[in-house]
Amino acid sequence: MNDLWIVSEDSFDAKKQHHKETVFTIGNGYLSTRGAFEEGYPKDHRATFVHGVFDEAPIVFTELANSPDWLPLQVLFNGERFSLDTGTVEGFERSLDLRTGLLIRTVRWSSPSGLKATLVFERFASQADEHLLYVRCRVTPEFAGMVEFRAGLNGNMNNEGIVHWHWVAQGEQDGVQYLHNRTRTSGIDMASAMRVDSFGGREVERAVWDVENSPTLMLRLEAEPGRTVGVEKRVAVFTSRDVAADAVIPSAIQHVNAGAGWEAAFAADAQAWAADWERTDVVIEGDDEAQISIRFNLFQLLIAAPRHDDRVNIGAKTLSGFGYRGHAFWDTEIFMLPVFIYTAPHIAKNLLNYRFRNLPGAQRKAQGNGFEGAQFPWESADTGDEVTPTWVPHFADRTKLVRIWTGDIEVHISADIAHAAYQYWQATGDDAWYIEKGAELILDTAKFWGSRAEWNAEAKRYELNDVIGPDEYHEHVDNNAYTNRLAQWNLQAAFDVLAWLREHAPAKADELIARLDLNPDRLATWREVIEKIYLHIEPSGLIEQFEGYYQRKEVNLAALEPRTKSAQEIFGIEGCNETQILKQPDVLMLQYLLRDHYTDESVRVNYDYYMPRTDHTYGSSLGPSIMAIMACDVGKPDDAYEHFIRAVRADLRDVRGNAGDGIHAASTGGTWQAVVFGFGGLRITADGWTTNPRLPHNWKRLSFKFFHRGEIHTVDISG
Ligand code: IFM
Repeated sequence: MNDLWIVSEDSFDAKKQHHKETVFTIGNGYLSTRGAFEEGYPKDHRATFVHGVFDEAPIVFTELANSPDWLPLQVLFNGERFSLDTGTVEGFERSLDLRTGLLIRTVRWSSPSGLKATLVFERFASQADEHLLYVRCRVTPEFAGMVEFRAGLNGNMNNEGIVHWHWVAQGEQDGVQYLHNRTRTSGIDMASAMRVDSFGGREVERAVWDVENSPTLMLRLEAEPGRTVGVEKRVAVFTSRDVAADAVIPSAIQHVNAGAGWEAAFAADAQAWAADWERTDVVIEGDDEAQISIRFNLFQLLIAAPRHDDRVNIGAKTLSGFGYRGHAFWDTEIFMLPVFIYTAPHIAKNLLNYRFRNLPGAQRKAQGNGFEGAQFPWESADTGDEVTPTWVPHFADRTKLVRIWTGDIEVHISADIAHAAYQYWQATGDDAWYIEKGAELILDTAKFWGSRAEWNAEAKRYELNDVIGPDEYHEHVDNNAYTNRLAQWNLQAAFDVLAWLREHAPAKADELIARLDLNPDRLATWREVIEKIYLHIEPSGLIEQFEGYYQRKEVNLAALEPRTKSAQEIFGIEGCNETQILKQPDVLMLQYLLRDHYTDESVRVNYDYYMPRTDHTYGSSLGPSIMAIMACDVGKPDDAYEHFIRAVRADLRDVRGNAGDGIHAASTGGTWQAVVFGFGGLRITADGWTTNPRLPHNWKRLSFKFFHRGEIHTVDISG
């Protein structure tokens, strides 16, 4: 029987190298390291990203800097260097244990001259102590002679050609090699300190090679056939975001020396993971693929989740790749945050605090655009200012540039954040946080909507014109239903907040009213906008996605199957804009978020209409999990299953061919929501919670836990 906690492969395929580097990413909420190999290859995309370590970059403003590499570990047999592209690979296996985050690679290799050995590489990023990283290599030779290990730290890293690091210093102290680097523009200091211990054989030589920016420790051990020898390399990482700049080196050295050896450290790591899984695991019986995939998706989310830092967000590609440069989107609040709200509220709070801390950036953006309040950036990094690139190379022809409008007009993110703040408060009952931070998030975003809405005197209605909704195949649309309705919700929530504050925290209400200038005229405008914002709903309950949507060309997507390209690649950016094809469900997303405001019949009507118009496989990776939830809602669990399986495979099977750029973070969160709110039918209301299970026919059992108002509940459903 398969171990449903292990993601594995039994051969190495160089064509899938980057995809697999993403899949085999490990991390601990402080940093993540892609699954590139210890020995290094010219075409690998090796990378370690540390939360919050941004540095300026052309076009994209800023990006997470690919940090000095802690992995390097070369192995030589009597002077012949182990490498997958020389000699003969006689066996290869790689597995990631999702229970503990341990990545193991076993290779049976014969050198070009015929020296044979089995090498086992293992690594983990400690959950118990997020500054510590471990890599171990065990070699069982079938020859006599020498096994040499070269363990290093490498500061010569770049982001696909962009260099972010200066070398500052390196040296040896207390038996530890250290390296000190600094980011070029943001001036963040990082120290890595390495300690290497050998085992299993006599050390005949140990030397430090003080190569600039790449300190290396060389160890030579006697080899005998059948006797396992090896090294344990332990690395500590500190940045000036953690301690003062002049303390990064002493902290790293002290930490690496105080850190436990492999066995004890791994036991502590496993214990920390066990506590995480105790809250987060989802059990699915009857469907091994769904079981292991949901665990994989949750694992990827958990290794990116900041446990101890509320100055950072989770990027759209987690910390697992160069895609989107570490920038965070609405993906966090709408797709990932619910997982944390219900399984790890402390992490949800950290993520929301990041938005609260970045209110000044959102205010600058609103002001810069001539509005008031907080307009959150579509892409956000360290300062909370907008970092969406304005132009990027065209996907089909990289010599041409495409104007990216999302940073200018995909405004719904401000309401998404307000909605998330409200959800957190409702689910946790964390009144102190709501008073101190959540209320302001809702009020200041409402202030933005009040100023953004335009009065159309002729039609006698408020409008939000020239926007992009969640469906990004349609740009520059007027009155996108999702945006208008969530803005309306945001404004109404602001009145509810004020009423609640007046009752429970009157001093805070007064303070916010004064500071945010919530004067009677402004509140009167808000009331007007709530009442008169344009929403086009047919008598049947069908919601027009945006004004004029029905006039766009209808395309029979089913007739284009089987296809291997997105609708946008087939029809072009402009061409697709003219059709009714959706990149992701827009109206259905709205109904999902504000489910209590819609009848079952209205959900069914919109599902039937928009489902066939959506580019499920090659459109946005954010879509399938929401489709799955809505398919469950309309009583179609087997259709839901198709969408769900598409979502959970996004990275494991590289459905869109871009998993090499990093994990589709929103999709990972969406898969949990599909299981819990879709198949499990969990509904949280003001009076408590209920479930309405709709399991796919092959599921025999579904079980999960969730927190509600400080208590943990277990749902266990039999199929
Ligand atoms: O936020 C998403 C957006 O909805 C679709 N394009 C990719 C972004 C980042 O994942």
